[in-house]
Amino acid sequence: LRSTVEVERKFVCDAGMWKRLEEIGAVCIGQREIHDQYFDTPDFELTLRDTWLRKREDSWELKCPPAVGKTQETSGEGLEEASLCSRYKEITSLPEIQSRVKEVLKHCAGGSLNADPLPGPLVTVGQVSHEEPGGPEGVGDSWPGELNLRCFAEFTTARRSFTLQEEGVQIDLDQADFGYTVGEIEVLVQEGEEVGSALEKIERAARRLGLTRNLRVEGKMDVYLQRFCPEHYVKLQRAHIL
Ligand code: V4E
Repeated sequence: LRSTVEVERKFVCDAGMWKRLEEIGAVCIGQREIHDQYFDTPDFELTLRDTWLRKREDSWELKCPPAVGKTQETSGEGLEEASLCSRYKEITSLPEIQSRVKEVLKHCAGGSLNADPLPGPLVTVGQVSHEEPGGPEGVGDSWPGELNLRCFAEFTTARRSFTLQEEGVQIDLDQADFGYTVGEIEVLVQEGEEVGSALEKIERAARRLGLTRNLRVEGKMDVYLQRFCPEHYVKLQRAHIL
């Protein structure tokens, strides 16, 4: 089963952005509030491996570096854009998330998780699940605690989404409740597919929006961690993750 890879460029969302979106024919496709809770071990073993586990509303999601391959190749034209864009594999299947998280923790020096399979409610794909208090196995919310994971960041974002339909490009304007606003241009590709054309689409959209080039813009998590978990932020910077 191939996963989706999100190729994304963040940008500063200034007061003129609405007007520019309108001018380039972007269509508003919705507005919603998103509640995110991010989880990690007390030693931040996941995020220090660039693995981001979150509960968005009632669904679990994992973002992690894509497998090495075409997703990381850059076409000649996309090279400059490539340095401004992040690429993350997005996993939304809970059994797959759990097995990936266990895999990452198994390789940690701190050994939050030893190599033995965990007893308890983690299930694998296709296994028949047995009901237990709080719902089917692996679906209830006891599994993060069993892997020594706890919530380290929690915030709500008001998001307005736009599309440039002809290009398969989505533009999100995010306003986080801790007082930070940021824009994102994103294109989804299948894992293993060439990202060159996604980078070109992003570059084209950025140019049409009049964005200054070569500017790395902080994401919501950068700002959240700087403010609320500064020690962890420094570690992530030293590890070149943020
Ligand atoms: C911090 C981080 C990740 C967590 C999610 O970050 P982000 O994509 O900014 O959140 P959001 O709410 O826009 O998610 P979406 O709705 O688009 O799925 S995943 C990777 N990182 C690290 C990271 C990085 N190294 N560089 C950049 C530019 N962004 C994030």
